[in-house]
Amino acid sequence: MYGRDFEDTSNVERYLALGNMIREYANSNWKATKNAVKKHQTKQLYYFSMEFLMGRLLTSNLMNLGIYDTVSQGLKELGMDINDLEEIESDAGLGNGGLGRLAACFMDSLASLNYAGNGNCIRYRYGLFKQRIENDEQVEMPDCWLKYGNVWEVWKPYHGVRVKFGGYVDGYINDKGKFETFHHPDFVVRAVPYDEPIIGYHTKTTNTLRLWDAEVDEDTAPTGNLNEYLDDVTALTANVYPDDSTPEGKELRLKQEYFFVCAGLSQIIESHLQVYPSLDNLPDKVAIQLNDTHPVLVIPELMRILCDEYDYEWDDAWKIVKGTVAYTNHTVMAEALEKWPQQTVQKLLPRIYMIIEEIDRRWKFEVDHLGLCAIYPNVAVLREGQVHMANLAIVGSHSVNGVAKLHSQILVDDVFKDFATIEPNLFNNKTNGITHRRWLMYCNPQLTSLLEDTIGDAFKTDPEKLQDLMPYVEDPILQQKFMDVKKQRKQILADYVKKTMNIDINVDSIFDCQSKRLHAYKRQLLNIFNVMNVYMHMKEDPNYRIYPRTFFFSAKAAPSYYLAKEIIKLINIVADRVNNDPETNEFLKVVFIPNYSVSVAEILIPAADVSEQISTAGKEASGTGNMKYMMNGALTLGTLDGANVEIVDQVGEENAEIFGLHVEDINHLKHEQAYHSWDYYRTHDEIRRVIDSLRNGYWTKDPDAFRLIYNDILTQGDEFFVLADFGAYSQAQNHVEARYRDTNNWARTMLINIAKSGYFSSDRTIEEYATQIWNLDKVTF
Ligand code: B1N
Repeated sequence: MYGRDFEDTSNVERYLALGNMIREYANSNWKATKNAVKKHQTKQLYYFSMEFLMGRLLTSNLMNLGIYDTVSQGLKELGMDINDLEEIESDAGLGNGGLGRLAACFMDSLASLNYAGNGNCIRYRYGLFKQRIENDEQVEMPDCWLKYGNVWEVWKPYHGVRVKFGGYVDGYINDKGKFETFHHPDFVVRAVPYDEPIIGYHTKTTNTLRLWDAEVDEDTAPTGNLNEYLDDVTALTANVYPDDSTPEGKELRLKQEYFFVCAGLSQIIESHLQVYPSLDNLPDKVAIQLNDTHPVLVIPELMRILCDEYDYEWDDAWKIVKGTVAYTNHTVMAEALEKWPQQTVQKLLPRIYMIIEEIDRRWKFEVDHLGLCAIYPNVAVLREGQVHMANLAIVGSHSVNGVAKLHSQILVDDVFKDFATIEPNLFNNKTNGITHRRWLMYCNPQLTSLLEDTIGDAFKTDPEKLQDLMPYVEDPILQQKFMDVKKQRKQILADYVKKTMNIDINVDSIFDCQSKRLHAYKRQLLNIFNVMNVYMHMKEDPNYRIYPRTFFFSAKAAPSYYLAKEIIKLINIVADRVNNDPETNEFLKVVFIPNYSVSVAEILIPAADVSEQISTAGKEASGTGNMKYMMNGALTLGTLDGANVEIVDQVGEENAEIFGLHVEDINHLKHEQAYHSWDYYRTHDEIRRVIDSLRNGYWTKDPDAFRLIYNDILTQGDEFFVLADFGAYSQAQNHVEARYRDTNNWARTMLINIAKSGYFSSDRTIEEYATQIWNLDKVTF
């Protein structure tokens, strides 16, 4: 590749050469899959998602191909360590958090289960920002993940597609007497695909992740203002919007949404028509899944294609759209449901807007006929000057699903209640999952090999077989071996922390981890308040000492989310103090690991003893970190929220540590306006001591340093019930400590968690989607 001797090449060049070899090696299966799908007319899924958090792919690809050991041995013979090459790869961080990582896990499962499932997304030039901590605060740095190129992608410039924005639409009656429109756009870009092979585990099936980049369209580029045009094209695919669980109402975001929808659909239509004579059978051969509402413009865009380009009548087109599209909801937070000003949509996408108006008009007509016009406000697509994207998604889909049992129930009972009354069968649940390949086999080879020795390797292709571990969980020898493995993993994390942060940690302490986006509802505050309380208690009373514990936090905050950033600052300031206090630091340490990402998670999660899943009940749609921790043996310390509920269903109440208010309690308190955080502050000495310490100079001289937190909890009424749950949480923490002191029982609990985690493999989730929503058959060769 580089016209030089092997000895003279750098590690980067070696990594790139290896990556290219692997991709080429995967090519024959990639080709075979495409041919097989065509030949057998297999139905295909397209997963439309603004985010794919793929992480690194070298190890995963080598292992899925079954050549990891061969390659590793070959490199060794050349005097190289495969680990050094693995480290060179940048994470593909094209996403924020759970939603983006879910899409990546789904891609792995689809291929591994022999389903023809493709991803469709944007090729962001920069991934989600990299986080650094400077003076205890988050600093955002660009993530130049393409610095050395991307060995997995294949550029397909000849598959470029035009995407049109702005301008105006002409309407006229054509010579057949039919109404037609013509769009005169004022901005046109060329969407160009980059394809990555998605390699299944020990199978031939190799799917495609298609990432679209925006390029200049030389035929339509404006003659004046050339620089402005170039800037607009460049901006379109530059960045991932950094807001997790809340939408960003910026026009550029809407442009991104239409961009990859329009390009993706155009390719689907083109390849469909290469095999079939018309689009009539689209729902039989194509399933489109919308990962939240971000790609919901699929619905009006597909209507546009069918009606404007292929002359379908509205009703026939609508049947095809509804038969093809399904929608997954990922959040119930009211402020998080995507809405766009009608004017913005109309200006940016004039033809699409006309179609949305027509969808809305016909839908209201239907609701009217059911005698239900009273529910308009809750089900309208257009209302009060806004386009309600979730309502558009529901109206245009044949399936709406939530991502955990509790979440799906809340959708039906509350968030989308009126839709559910009209069409109850539309709604269903698909509890999230994680790929056990990456999150167990590849990130934790030590545990994997212990499992192999104990129960064989059936669990690799059938994760439910992890249950075979159950007969052994009482075995003290296995328990000891497991604790040894856990300790090895704790050492690996400790080494990483020493190397990157120069903090010494005790691998015999309890590793207590909370890693996820920073958000008020996830309540990192509850965790750090407890740490502050424990520390202050130890300082006050030299006889009070806890079992040694290290609290790990890892979390990015959206750059404009000031409260979240202040919480990061609080955690880091508390960490500085307690880690350097010789009176207490053999008992208590706090580590904030910067730049939470797939690669950091792969080091952190296998080392965890305790998994903190402490969101306010009813707020976390599912969570998926909870499943990764469980699969690596950690005990869930959590509220009855999201998928925690199902984790408890699997392991039993006695093998988790559950605390806090239930959804019903929260609803009741809200409904009766019966919660007053101030009362907890007044009557609870420990709470008061913690809250006062935010302002009285205990942690920092600046009395304003934690003003947002203080106000959020006391003045603004503590929306997420932190003080209400504090007592129960701190008690639960004490109970965790007591449990840990009983080593055998602790090991047994961890083994049970592993044994019961198979249910949370995304293989189970994908099988459910494939059979219950997509109606897919497996690829045959
Ligand atoms: O999706 C995950 C769930 O496990 C989490 O509970 C949920 O919080 C997460 C706007 C989101 N919901 N909504 C988003 C992401 C980006 C964005 O711009 C919203 N992410 C979730 C997987 O189901």
